[in-house]
Amino acid sequence: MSTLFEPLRIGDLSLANRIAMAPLTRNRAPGAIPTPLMARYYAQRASAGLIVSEAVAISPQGQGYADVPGLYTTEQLDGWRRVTDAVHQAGGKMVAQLWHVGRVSHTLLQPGNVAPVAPSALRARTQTVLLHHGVPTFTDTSEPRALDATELPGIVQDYRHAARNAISSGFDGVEIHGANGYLLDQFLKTGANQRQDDYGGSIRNRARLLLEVVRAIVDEIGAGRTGIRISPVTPANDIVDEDPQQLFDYLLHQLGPLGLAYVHVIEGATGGPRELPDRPFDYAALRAVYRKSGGQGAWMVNNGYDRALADAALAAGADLVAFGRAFLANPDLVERLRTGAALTPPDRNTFYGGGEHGYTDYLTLAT
Ligand code: 8OZ
Repeated sequence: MSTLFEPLRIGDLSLANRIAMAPLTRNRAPGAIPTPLMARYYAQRASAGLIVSEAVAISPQGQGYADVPGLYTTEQLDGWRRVTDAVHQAGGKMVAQLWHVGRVSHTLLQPGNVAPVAPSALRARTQTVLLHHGVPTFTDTSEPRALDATELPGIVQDYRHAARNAISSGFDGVEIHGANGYLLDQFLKTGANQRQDDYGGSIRNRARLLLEVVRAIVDEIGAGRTGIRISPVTPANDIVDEDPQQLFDYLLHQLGPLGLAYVHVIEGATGGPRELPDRPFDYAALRAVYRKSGGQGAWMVNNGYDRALADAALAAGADLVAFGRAFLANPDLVERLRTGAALTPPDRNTFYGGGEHGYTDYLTLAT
């Protein structure tokens, strides 16, 4: 018997099933303002137990891609209110994924066209998406400048403010984006953090900013509405750590007592192989550290899951399974997983930017 389709309580939220829609960047929010089309897209997928929104910038400085939404202006909050209302009307639950890209940005996307910020002045060998006459164009990221320690409280404040804005625009909670080589992951990992102050060097120091952000958000909206996403070994956005097991064991040991609603773990390379020969990692050991330190949040697993793998993960102790690309192309994914119906493959050409095509026009099975 699969438990995938059984309800689950996580923190303050009651979910209809254990299937989550993973956060998916779609670059369809011109001016960083969520649109009615986005409301339609998310509402179509509301049978997920939990929808995690696409990554949402907490501040203008946190922006790193063309036409990704934000959570810091009145127009953006009004746009999100339409989205969350539509999802709730369709019976779903939705959290906002709070995002600061750090060095994964471009001067053209930064206020005043200044350099993006990072723990250290080390450029990420990765690309971001700019729009060139409306056409999404992959472009090398810009050289960042190292943040001064005096700027960090302002960034923590931006996270806190965005979490407050998420709740006031109707989200059921937030997910802190601590993954995929963005700002918080840059602070965590040795490949991007060469600081000499209290935010660099030891594991304790590298984890400091992320833990300050988590505590600020928990203080602002409550732990029962707060989740976090991590990716211990992903190479996404040119990120690497010299000892990810020790780093994440420490981090989860610290997170355990905070009472978070959930921990969302990307296993392996984001959107790629689940096992990396040169980056081994023991996820069961990580979960054990979390549980041993008092962590009772739901354990959400992510990356390349299908029905069989999901059932196996739940049997092995996971609580929630996230599906990304499968949700993109199958709005009724929950029903398809339940019945074993075939899945529509996603069209890669419509992932980033554009309109309805490849977004809200994927079909639901006739019932
Ligand atoms: C794909 C394209 C742009 C951004 C992530 C927010 O990797 C993203 C992202 C993914 O977490």
